[in-house]
Parts: sequence; structure tokens; C-alpha cells
Amino acid sequence: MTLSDLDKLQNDILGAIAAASDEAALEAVRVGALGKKGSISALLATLGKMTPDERKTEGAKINLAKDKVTEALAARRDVLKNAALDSRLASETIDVSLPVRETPTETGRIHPLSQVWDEITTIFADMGFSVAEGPDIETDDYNFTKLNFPEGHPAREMHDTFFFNRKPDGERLLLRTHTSPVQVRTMLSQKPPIRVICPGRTYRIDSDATHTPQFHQVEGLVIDKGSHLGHLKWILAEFCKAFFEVDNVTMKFRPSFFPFTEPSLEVDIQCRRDKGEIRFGEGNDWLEILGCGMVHPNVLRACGIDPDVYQGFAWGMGIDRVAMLKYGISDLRQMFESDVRWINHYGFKPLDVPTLAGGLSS
Ligand code: 2U9
Repeated sequence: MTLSDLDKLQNDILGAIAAASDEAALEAVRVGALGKKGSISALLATLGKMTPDERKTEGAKINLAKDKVTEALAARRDVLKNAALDSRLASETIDVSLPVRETPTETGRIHPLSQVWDEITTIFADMGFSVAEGPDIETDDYNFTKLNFPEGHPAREMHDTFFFNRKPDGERLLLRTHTSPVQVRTMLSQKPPIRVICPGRTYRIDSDATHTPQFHQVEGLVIDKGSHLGHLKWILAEFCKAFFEVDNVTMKFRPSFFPFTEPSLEVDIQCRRDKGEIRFGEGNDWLEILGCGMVHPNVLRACGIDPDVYQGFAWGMGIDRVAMLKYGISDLRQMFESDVRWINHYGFKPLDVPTLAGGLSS
């Protein structure tokens, strides 16, 4: 090989080294020049066939070229390594002065219905009540018959029931119209004393600004030997004070009718409406919030409890209705429209769990 051939080869390799844009490309150049089958390695292999004199002069030239290439490779590798590090540092830079992105526990909202459900169960749990639940699909027996709705009685019509098609054996299941079947199940499976509340979904064929076909109720039941209306009134007064977060409530008990209680009463609480806001415990208006009564002896008997030994009282209220009253929601249907603007306005922060000590809705 002439000197100019070697010079050209060396210049070509140095040019390729300078042009290598990343470490992989540079490695390819190194293998092409100095690898086992590389161009410079091939030249070094020719030395063996030369005379000692030729080998001395040629060897010196080729090794000089090899050293230059090796040096250039190392220098270029350093440059590329630094460039790769610089670009990684630039792309992974964290601007610690940016505001922290809020997590779902801060941006998410709890639906007012869930909040009120939790508020109610918190209040009654504090009084010693257990929470009982049951199926949404019920039998006619548990939803009506055991609750003293006689067969063909008009009170059954009052409930506008969603019935399923009859089964081959003639039985007709239904979507429960109230959570009372849960108390029936509780009485059939537990011995008194009983203190339960039963929150849950209920269904009636009804739809307007204050009714949705699926709604929510919470009912309560106490069965014991000496239970009487005085206990019931105290429990309801304590509940209203805690729920509406006021020191005093005035309640009015009006006679009413339910097949499952005797006597039956409806309860109104005193309030004042002030520019679209309601204040409880003052004013001249009355708002109906719940129904209640002493459990009918027929119901106790149907549920395996001797009415000559035990008495009980029960009450029921619409969770949707009290949620609307407490938080000034005017249209029930908005509660179920999943409008993010609505939930941002009426919703609660996930970590604001209602507790009696910390304030229910603060
Ligand atoms: C058993 C015995 C008695 C539950 C009761 C009411 C009165 C009542 C309504 C309020 C508004 C339902 O959501 S609403 O439409 N409920 O007025 N509920 S006493 O009495 C029972 C329940 C179960 C075994």
C-alpha cells in the first residue's frame, strides 16, 4: 500500500468518526476499521508476509494510522457521551417551582347523596344502631304481606310497584318499594332486642321534579320489651338536631296511616325559608321529613315475635328528600344526571368524611 493510499484510508475513517452522530454509529466505524475484519486490521495482517525491513517501515506507518484512529474514536466517544448525557439531563429536568398537580383525593367529589347516607348512618351508629342490608329484588310476602298489607288491599296500589313476570310456579317477584323487607328479614333471623337502620335503594313507578323511579330510603327499627313512643320521639329529635346541625328542633307529630304501624305518625320540623335558604329550628314553616309509628302487632306476629312480650317502633325517610332539604337542591333529577359542574358545586371533598366530633358537613 502506498503512503497516499494509507493517508486516504485514514482520512476516510477519521471523516466517518467525525460524522458518527451517536455511539452506535461510532461503534460501527470502529468495527469497520479496527475489528477482526476491519480495514486497518487487514493492513496489519499483511505485515507477516513482508521482509523484516519492509515490516519495520510499513508497520510503523500502519500503527501510526491505527493510533490516530484509536485516538479519534476515544475523543469522539467522549463528545457523544457528553451530548447524550446533556440531552437526557435536559429532557428529565424537573421544574421544582411548578405547582404540584392535584390528586383525585383533592379534585374528586363525593355525591351529596353518598354524603347524606354517611351522615345518617354515622348519627345512628353513634346511638348504638347496626346497619342491615337486603336484596333489591324481593318477594311479595316480604315487601307486602308480612308488613300487614292484606291481599288486594288498596295500600298495595299506593306503592306503584315494578313487578317481574310471574315465575312458572306462579310467584311474582318485585323491586322493593321500601326498605322494610330488610327489617322483616332482621326480625326473622335475630332475637330481640333489635336496633337496626336499613339504608338502601327503593323503586316505585313515579317520575317528576321530586320523584325518581329509583330512590333511597333509610328506615329504623327498635324491638324491645319496654319500647314506647317516648323513646321514638327522643331518637328522632336527637337525629334531627345532629343531622341539621342545630341545638334545638321543634317537631310536630301528625296522625297518619301506614299498614305496618299503629299508631302511625308523620313528622314535620319547624323551619324558616330565607331567600332560597332554609334554616331549621326557627321560623313559621313546617317541613315533612319522615313517617313513623309503633310496629303493628300483626307485623310482629308475622315475623315470629310475640306482641304480648315485645313492642317496637319504626320510622322511615327519603334520603334523597332530606339531602335536598339540607343542601338546598331544588330538582331531584339533577342528582342523577352526572353533570360535572353540578357535582363540583354540590359535591363534598373525599377526605371530608362526616363524623360527629369533626362536624358532619364542615
Ligand atoms: C317493619 C315495621 C315497620 C317503617 C316506616 C314509615 C313510617 C314512612 C316513608 C317516609 C318517606 C317512606 O321514603 S318514604 O316515602 N316511610 O313513613 N316507614 S314507619 O316501618 C316499618 C318498617 C318495617 C318491619
